[in-house]
Amino acid sequence: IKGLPEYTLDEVADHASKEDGIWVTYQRGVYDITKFVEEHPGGSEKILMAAGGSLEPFWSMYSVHQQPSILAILEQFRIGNLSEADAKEVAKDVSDPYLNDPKRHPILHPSSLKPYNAEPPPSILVDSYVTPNDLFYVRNHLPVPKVEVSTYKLKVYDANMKETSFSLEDIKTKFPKVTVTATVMCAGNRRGEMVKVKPVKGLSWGHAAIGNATWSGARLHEVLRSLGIDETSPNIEHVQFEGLDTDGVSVFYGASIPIEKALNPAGDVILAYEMNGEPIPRDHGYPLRVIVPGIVGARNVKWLGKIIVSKNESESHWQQNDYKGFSPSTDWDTVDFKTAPAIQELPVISAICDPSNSETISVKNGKITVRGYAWSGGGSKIVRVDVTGDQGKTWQVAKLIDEEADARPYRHWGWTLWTAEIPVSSGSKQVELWAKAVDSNYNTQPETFENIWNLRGVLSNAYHRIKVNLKY
Ligand code: MTE
Ligand code: MO
Repeated sequence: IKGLPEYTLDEVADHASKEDGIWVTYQRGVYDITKFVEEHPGGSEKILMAAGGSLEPFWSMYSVHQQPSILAILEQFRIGNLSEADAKEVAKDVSDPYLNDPKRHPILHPSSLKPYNAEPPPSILVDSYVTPNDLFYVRNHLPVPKVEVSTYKLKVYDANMKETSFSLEDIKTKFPKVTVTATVMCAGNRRGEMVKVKPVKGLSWGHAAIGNATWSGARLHEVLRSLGIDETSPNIEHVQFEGLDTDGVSVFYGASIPIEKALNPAGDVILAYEMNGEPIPRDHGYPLRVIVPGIVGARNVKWLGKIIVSKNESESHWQQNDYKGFSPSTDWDTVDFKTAPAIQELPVISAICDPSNSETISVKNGKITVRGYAWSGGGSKIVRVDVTGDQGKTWQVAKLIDEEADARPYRHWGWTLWTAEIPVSSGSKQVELWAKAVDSNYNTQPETFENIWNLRGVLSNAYHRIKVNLKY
């Protein structure tokens, strides 16, 4: 927390008795718990073992402590911050904040382990319309919080900051359960291709930082309306979401969406507690996450702790200084994040998932079979996918596989899988394939990355191009 004094471990160690006060540290926080000691549910002797030092070794032993409700109690006693150097020393000795992260399926390819970020092999995406939970890409910015459902509370604040809290049971029982099929995609999906133009800052994603699932939960607009928040409420323009994942100092993951999307019954925003019919897995936001169909992954906040209806957008780093697009000529010396709007609806995209780049595949009757996905933001439908095997001289129109094909206009939240038969000239050993999708706005993908390059490598939706080897 900025503005609080900094202390060293030595200074903290000088406060280990009732006379001198009882101080402890946890991650970057310094706490004066003198008044709390008598109230400690586990007994005062137990908590006194940590006096003048770090709580981490005790909390990793008695792991019931590692939950947001207890962190919140501790936070009330915060008097300062532990110096960065000392915090690093403590961290070395004890707790790795990622220790409590869940186990992951070995098929996922991580691009970063702490925080965990990983995508499945693209070919599995086209094997089923909904992506199995264990194979769904994971994009975490912080450690996965350990949430106890028995004490879990979702706090909702109206524009006057009046708080109402809901247990998970409240969300499940006070509002009808609805199910929405929606694709979630990271703004950085396919960044790995844009990087070839010029380096960017960001994880190098392939083309599987996207997945499609059925999400079940309560409609956000019904939860808000139950608190008297509606179109007539003054001074509301955004709905902010805050996750329970934290860096241990002051940062929680956060994002916001426009109030128009949140209150629109046809916007289908839901507070989801199930993913593909199962409780949402820990990596994907257990026990509750917001699903904002048609909107960039970053606003689909996981481990939802707070909802704040407000005049302003979320102040979070990820809303203000990240997940924005810029001109190809804007670089890190000239960029001013205030000048660009936060990404909400994503542009139309597609990718070839099978075969994969440089794979060797069989030609049958002069043709090869190519499969992939296509999707567009804002509820737009995919109306066509074109694939070429001869650099655009001729295009084949793909057959669309869309289990949500009869979704109403502007509510087309799920992706479209597709398959195309591409003729190849007899005897050729290699073919280059390009794919592009067209959405119901008749928007299509740019040909190349050159003119959409941006310093964060987001919105990377140029034609997908791969080369494959042929056998007969
Ligand atoms: N919510 C929280 N609380 N913390 C996060 O790090 N990452 C966001 C979003 N919601 C994130 C979050 C980003 S950038 C993306 S792309 C999606 O979650 C990824 O969702 P998934 O991991 O379920 O695929
Ligand atoms: Mo993301």
